[in-house]
Amino acid sequence: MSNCLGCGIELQNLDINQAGYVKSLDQPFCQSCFRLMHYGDAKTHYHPSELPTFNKDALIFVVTSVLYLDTILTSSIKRLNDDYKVVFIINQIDLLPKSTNLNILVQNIRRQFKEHRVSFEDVILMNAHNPYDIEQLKSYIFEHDILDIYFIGLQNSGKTTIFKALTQNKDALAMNKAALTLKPLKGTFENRNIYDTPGLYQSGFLHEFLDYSQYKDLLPSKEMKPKNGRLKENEALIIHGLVSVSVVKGEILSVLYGSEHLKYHITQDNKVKTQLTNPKLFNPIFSEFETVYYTLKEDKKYQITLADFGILIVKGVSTLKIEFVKGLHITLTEGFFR
Ligand SMILES: Nc1nc2c(ncn2[C@@H]2O[C@H](COP(=O)(O)OP(=O)(O)OP(=O)(O)O)[C@@H](O)[C@H]2O)c(=O)[nH]1
Ligand SMILES: [Mg+2]
Repeated sequence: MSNCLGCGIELQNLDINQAGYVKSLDQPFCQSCFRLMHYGDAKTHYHPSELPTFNKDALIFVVTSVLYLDTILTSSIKRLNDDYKVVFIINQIDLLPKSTNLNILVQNIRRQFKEHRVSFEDVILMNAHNPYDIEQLKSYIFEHDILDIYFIGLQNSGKTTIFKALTQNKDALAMNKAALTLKPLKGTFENRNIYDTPGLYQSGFLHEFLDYSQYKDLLPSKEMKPKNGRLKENEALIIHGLVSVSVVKGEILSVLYGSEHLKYHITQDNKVKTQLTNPKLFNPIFSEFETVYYTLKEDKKYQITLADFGILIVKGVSTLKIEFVKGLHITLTEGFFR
């Protein structure tokens, strides 16, 4: 039995609705990967299973996008460290504005990791597309005399991109289709075994609510330009028909980071409901929303993480009402950057 070179799944020619389908078993890529490569479309979303099992004494790189640092604070990944050497890679730092102070970012990450008892050996910031950062990572690996090296982390964090750069693999697919890698891929670098693994599933990310054709442009892929705003009492910021942030009490300064395709506008709180469900404003529109209230007690920067598509920095003593599509992953943490 052979495996798809793009996603690693076993190829099969029995069921077109299951992962790994090919018309003929001598094809190198499954039909989904072939379509994604050549037509840029993806109709299916398979969730890979749980964490792979790791060989003893492995070095595990947990790859996280700067977009969803909040997920590390709650994830089961934070308990891995007892048996393995765990190093956090904070990837996609090129998405942050050039003016971002990376030293402060690292300090904040280390501090919040400590507070939330995330155990880690190191934190590495990188842009997987930057050859210099890949060289730095190679040196880091070189310094450690460890045979088995794994890349794990949430879907779309850049594991396969890094794996390909280290192992010279040309066939594995690294694109912003969530849950692309379906089975571990193995390669070598300087006598080490390098394993790329399927992305861990985080509920409430965009692929749960939108088709690939709708969400691919909403996932930031280049430097995000900050959108500054000020919200007074009873005003609300509506973000792409997915989320609204209303100020119930107080006043805030806000900075929105997201893809250039992300639509947003300020309105009155009492208009939020009708606007969120207005098909002339947003497509698609959603029928079910949930609401949370946050009280910002201190006049400092907080971060509202908008699933995998954006970050809203808010500052100002206030009470906020957040309405969002039911099930979307929305969290409030202290600010990681800026
Ligand atoms: N801007 C930017 N994009 C990146 C970076 N690393 C990866 N990407 C892009 O992010 C998307 C996802 O990358 P992958 O390497 O496929 O992510 P993955 O973690 O293997 O995803 P799964 O296999 O679904 O778990 C692709 O479009 C990559 O080109 C980075 O450092 N900066
Ligand atoms: Mg992958």
